[in-house]
Amino acid sequence: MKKAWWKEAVVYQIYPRSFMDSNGDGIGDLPGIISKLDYLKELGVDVIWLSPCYKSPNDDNGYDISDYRDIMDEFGTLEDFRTMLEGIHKRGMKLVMDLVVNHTSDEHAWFMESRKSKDNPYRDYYIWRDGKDGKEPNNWTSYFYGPAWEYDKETDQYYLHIFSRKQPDLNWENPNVRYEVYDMMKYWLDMGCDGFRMDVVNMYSKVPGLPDGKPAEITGKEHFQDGPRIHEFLQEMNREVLSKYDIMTVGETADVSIEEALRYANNEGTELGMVFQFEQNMIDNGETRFSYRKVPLPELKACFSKWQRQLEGKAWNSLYWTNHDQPRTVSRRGNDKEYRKESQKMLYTMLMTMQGTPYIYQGEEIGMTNVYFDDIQDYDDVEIRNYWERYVVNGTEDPEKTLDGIHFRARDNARTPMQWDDSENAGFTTGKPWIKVNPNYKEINVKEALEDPDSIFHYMQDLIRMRKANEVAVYGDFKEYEPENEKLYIYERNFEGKKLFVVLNFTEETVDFCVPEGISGEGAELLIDNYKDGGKLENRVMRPYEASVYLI
Ligand code: ISL
Ligand code: CA
Repeated sequence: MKKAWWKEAVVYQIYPRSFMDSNGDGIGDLPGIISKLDYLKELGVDVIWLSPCYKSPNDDNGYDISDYRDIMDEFGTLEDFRTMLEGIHKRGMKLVMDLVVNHTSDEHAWFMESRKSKDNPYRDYYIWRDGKDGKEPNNWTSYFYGPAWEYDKETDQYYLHIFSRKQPDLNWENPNVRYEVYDMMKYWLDMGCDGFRMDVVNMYSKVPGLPDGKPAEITGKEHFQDGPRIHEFLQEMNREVLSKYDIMTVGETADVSIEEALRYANNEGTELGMVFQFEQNMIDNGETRFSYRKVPLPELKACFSKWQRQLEGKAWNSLYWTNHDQPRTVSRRGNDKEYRKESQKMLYTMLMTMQGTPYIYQGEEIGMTNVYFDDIQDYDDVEIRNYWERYVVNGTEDPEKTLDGIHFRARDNARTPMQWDDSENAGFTTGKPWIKVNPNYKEINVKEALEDPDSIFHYMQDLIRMRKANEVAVYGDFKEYEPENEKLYIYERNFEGKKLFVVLNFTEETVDFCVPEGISGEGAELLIDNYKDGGKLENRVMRPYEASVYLI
């Protein structure tokens, strides 16, 4: 196992729009981030991954970029960006940028040129096709619902957009596109940025001929995910850019299989450092996007354990519970009411004791919860709005059931403003926030967490310290016990003669734990426990959501 700084790092994701507003316009911004760098340093994270901060008309909150080399007006200026980067480096942390190059905004100069005429030099930067019998060129559908094609009457052709119609897909078959992207990447790396999180990186390559897909909620996936040239493209990007810098890279790879992940994140380093697997997100899918099921623990464990075992020695995992596209961890996998603190601490104990690089999404360190708005109008996300319009307003889906699904799964759950204190709007803004603050900010906020020695924040600090002090937590292999156990997750990690032994209670019940055969509690030291007084490694009782980590 090759060691690397980014394997030992703990990453913190910032969604700038919702992090900290410095000027009262209700939108988080870069000066806001700058004002909180000491806070992040205190938490103990090493790397900040910043969701897009580039110029954007914000159809999809910055994931629709109109200028890759400049900063979004609402967020500040390039000058602010440089100050922020310097502030991050000065504190010994690093900055990873979000690279969104499967698509641009339709307001990007390339697209504005491209749509002008069929012989425009930028025409081939995007994917334009004739209609078929007066309809779309194929049956692919967009992640944000409806056809993945938009008709443009200027030139009587359709352009492809796998996401919103304001996010036209770039044509990666065109080498000019690829080299423009590589140049842009160098621009940020030369400025001092420390890597990239690559948005939907496994969608760059589409199957030639763009054949019809088999009908599904998102039709065509099999033709635009892990497409035929994707590894060639990434190896080229690696040769041209990535390999020239000491950086961290992580690919967002929806639906990725283990076989594909082994290629994207291979240990030889010919493509990316790591990828985000999506199995853990899809595991509680219901029949529609906004329905869900409760997952029995053995299934959830099987998913994580499989990724642990099968990447071991061959590729590097990323470890995350949530991000700006997923609901809050404690609401989804724990108990966001009476055991909010215990369960959140337990869940992050798991993350910090597996092999891979852990990611903490903003607000997770204080156990922020889902938001549960009653009024659909309070949601802002283009995904929710399109879905509601299509399936509830103009369709047959039950509004109440859909709202319940939104309460459990929606992306906006992660996007309500960061809760800094118990003052109005949680200290996020002095103005009107772009999306409502979660009403529970009076109890759940950073100020409270910093004052409480038992807070999730302080436990998270301990977890990070524990991980840093014990290489086995980073590099150790993974062996699971009792995979069928419906209440406990039990596993060990081994590295250079040291063993980390982890017991996690995923329920609100008191559960008996028996030391597995072959494990001796003698000489085992309790490294960390979310109830503090976990006791010896022996047959014992695990309290609700208790997490105990031993070093043997
Ligand atoms: O969020 C999702 C539902 O769980 C996913 O379908 C998500 O849209 C998909 O993983 C792609 O996400 C990324 O690209 C999108 C952007 O909207 C997301 O915020 C981003 O993380 C388009 O750029
Ligand atoms: Ca602002």
